[in-house]
Formats: sequence, C-alpha cells, structure tokens
Amino acid sequence: MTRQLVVAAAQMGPIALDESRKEVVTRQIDLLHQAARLGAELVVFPELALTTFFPRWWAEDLATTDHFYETAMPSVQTQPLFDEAARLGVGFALGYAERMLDDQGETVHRYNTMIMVERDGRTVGHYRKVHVPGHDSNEPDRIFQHAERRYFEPGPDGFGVWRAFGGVVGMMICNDRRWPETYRVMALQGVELIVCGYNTPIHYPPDPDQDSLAGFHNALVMQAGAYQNGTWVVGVAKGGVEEGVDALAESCIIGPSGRIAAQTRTRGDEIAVAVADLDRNRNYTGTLFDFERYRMPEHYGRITSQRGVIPPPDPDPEATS
Ligand code: CDT
Repeated sequence: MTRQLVVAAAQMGPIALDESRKEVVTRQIDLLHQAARLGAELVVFPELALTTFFPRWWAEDLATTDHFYETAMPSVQTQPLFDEAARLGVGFALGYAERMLDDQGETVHRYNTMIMVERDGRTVGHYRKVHVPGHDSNEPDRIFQHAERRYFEPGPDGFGVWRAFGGVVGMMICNDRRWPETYRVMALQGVELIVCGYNTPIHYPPDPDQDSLAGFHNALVMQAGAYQNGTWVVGVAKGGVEEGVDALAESCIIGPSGRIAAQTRTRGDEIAVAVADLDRNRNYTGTLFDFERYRMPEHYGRITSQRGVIPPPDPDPEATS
C-alpha cells in the first residue's frame, strides 16, 4: 500500500493592517476551496496568517498589541475556516500569534504558534516557534523593525512530531527552517513531512548584501533539510509588499530527494500542490541517511552542550617566537 498525501501550499499575499480577521478568513476559505478542487488533503497556510506581520513596528506598551493575538483557537472569527475545512474533509496548518491567559484573564505567555488540524476537524497539535529572530529593543535607525523577540517567547516544547495524515508530521515556523537542528530533531522522531509558514522580508538591515540572496537561501535551507533528513518539506510564504515591506514569496513543496516538486509563481494568494509519496522517504532514510547505521552521536556533543562558538585558544606568542 502506498501512502500518497496530496499537500497544498496556500501562499498568501500581503495582509493590510486594517484588514479584518473576517476578510482574512474569507481569503483562506477561498484558498481552501481551490486546494480542495485540486485534491488536497492537507493545506498549509503561512506564519502569522491572520494579521499583518506586526513585529515590523515597535510598541512601547505590549498591551496595545493584544488585538494581534488569539486567546483561543478556533476563535469566533476563525471558526468558519475550521467548519469549512471539516465539511470539505481537508486538513490544514495555520500560523497565528497566541496569547495565553491565566485564570484571571491576565496574559502569561505570547507565542508565535502553528496549529495543525486533521481532515475530520480534530486538532492534531500546536507548535510554538523555537528560533525567535530579530531584536527585543527598539532599533529606530532601521527602515522597519523585526522585533519578534519583544513580541514572542521561544516555544517551551521544542520540536514534537505527530501521527497524522497517514504518516508522521512535524511543524516549524519561518526562522526555524534556517537551523539544521530543527529538521534533525524531528527526523530523529521519524518525521516524514514538515510544514513551515514564513514571513521573510527581502531587505535584511543588519547585512543588506544578503538581500539578493533571500530566495536562494530560502530554497537552500529547505532543500538541504529535506534531503539530509529524507523528509518532505512544505514551505509557505506570506509574500508581496505588506505595509511597505517587501516579503519573499517562492513557496515550495520539496521531496526527500531535495528537489522541488511544486512552487508558486506569484507573490499573492496562490495554491501550489504536489503528491507527497511518504514511502519515497525510505529511499533516503533507508540508505545514505540510515541514521541507526551511520550517525555518530558520540561526536556531536557540542551541538547540545554549547550555544555559541568556542574557537581553539590563540597560540601563545611567547611559545612561537
Ligand atoms: N519571521 C521570521 O522568522 N523571519 C526571519 C527574517 C530574518 S531575521 C530578522 C526569517 O528567518 O526568514
């Protein structure tokens, strides 16, 4: 029996600051219908797919940004998306800003979160972004902020995987895709398909030389992650010019060979669809990347025992003179 899953990248174009949740959810339901007509069983939406990418603005008082976050999922405004997906028998993954409340209604945590929902409407799991990029203080000299580290704590649960959609699936969010550890920790749990939503400004203020490489780096990290771990990867953008900031589109579905199976052509709302044959992963995980046979964890201790770089000591100038 083959395990073929039809998966769709539901790329979104810009979401304006004044666009309501209702308008956004209407766009998402339209994408869901397009994907369903193409036979999709799992539809993947971007990171922070319900609002504009608000970390581009500095807020002195975080409470003034509470309206960007969801305190329940589904919420009243997103319920129609959940209902329509269940009616169509299509599963989905959706990124959103999550604000956790205590019993008194006080905010206790803010996370950059993705929820995955099965075809029957059952929630598979939540993933909270681990690698939170950017800065946590105001940097007014930038033409736009990337203050994710002010708006979100790193997710506390790490990289879990779930049995769903006939296989083992995982989630990652945007900057997570640039770190090989993200994929490997999931691959060590048998992941077969990883979904990822992203918002990637093309201009990178700390090093504008990287701007022309934004698309190359996006494909490079996800294709390498797929190949080196023998997994499918579905990378989905919120692209186009949003509130004056140009964001990368180039959503793609990548097979365990590392090759792109499908990709979007525009920078707006668009579906790209591919048949992910989960049994094809064994061609890689059972051969060149047979972890049990070939990995050498006894030499990987630094990966978890240290965070930054520790170069070898400088040679003693006295000794070499
Ligand atoms: N959303 C997100 O994680 N974006 C980052 C932008 C670069 S870091 C300022 C990314 O890795 O694409």
